[in-house]
Amino acid sequence: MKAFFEIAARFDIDCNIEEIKPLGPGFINDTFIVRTSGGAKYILQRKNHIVFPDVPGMMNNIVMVTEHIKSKVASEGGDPMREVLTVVKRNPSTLTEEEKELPYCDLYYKDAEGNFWAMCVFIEGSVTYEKADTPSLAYKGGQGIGKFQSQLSDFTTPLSETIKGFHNIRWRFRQWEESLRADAAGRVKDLAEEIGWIESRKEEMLRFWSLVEDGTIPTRVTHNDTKISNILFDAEGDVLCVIDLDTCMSSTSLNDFGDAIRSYTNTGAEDDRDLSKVGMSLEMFKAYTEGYLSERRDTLSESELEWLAFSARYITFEQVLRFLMDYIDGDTYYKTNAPDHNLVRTHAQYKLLRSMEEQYDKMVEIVRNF
Ligand code: GN1
Ligand code: MG
Repeated sequence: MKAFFEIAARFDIDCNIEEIKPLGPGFINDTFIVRTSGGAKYILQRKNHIVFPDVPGMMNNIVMVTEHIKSKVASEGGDPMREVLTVVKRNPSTLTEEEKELPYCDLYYKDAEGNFWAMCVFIEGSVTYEKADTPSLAYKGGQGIGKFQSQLSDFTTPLSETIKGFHNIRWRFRQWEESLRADAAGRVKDLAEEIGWIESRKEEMLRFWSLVEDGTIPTRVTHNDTKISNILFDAEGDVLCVIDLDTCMSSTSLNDFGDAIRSYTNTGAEDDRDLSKVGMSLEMFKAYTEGYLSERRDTLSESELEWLAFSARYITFEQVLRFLMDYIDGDTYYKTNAPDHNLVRTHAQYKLLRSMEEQYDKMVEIVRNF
């Protein structure tokens, strides 16, 4: 605990820290909530520097993006302290001469073990969900991501690529082939069926991605990790702001839509062992899509609208691939709670993908009818 207090005190906050507690179920970073005697609360995160090899560059992305949104919110009469994340910088007096030489040194702290820490302001009265319980919440979630994309539509400063090829399925297939070849955990021999799920969809997924590569589908500044737990809602169920901005970078807006559909529409859990619970709710799909398009319809291109429904299949497929690949690699990427956790996730996400494939015509129709 003492170590956490010392780390938190490197940042520019009231140093009478009363309590630091773990928060949330993130799969990549470790998150803590810090409470100070004055009542202010902060989020302290140990950023996973294996997953994010350039934490300083990533923090600079986050600062640039949030400052851009802040100016938008302020000019529209909103509250820039609640409607967008606020990064807490280092307390200048704690920066050593050595640290001062490093890029973006005021945005993070690197401890003696080589761990990277960053901080932001905790937004009081915010609520998060693991599941969309009502279509109205899905509609508002869609509006929230639509608004987030709109706020960034005129952001033109290049962002650093925090994870190489994050939603690039061509790159993912390269990693996939490498994983199969290495077979690091000796698990490949038992996975013929699951590997078949991936291989049989390879061509259609690459065909979609080639439209991004040739510019038919445009590239924009997007969030790339839009599952429902990465959105803060207020007590009325309206979106306050989007969090977990680590993967904010240049990509297609379709990835944000697809990943949200993967999460909001699932009638089961992402890692449900009971596959009978898993499937895509068309009602939730309709609600999210309508919320999203209410913000974005006039700015999306023809090609984006045409591929919107498919993006849900694309991202869900990618997630099946990533969970299975991590299982094959011996669980090196995602945090797991059981030896077969990544395999359970693979099966549950595959069930969801099948459900989307079965209802695809109806999904396309909903987008078209909007
Ligand atoms: C991870 O960081 P978190 O827990 O919000 C992952 C996403 C996956 C998601 C699956 C950087 O999200 O890509 O879709 O788990 N983030 C990273 O739930 O890999
Ligand atoms: Mg994340």
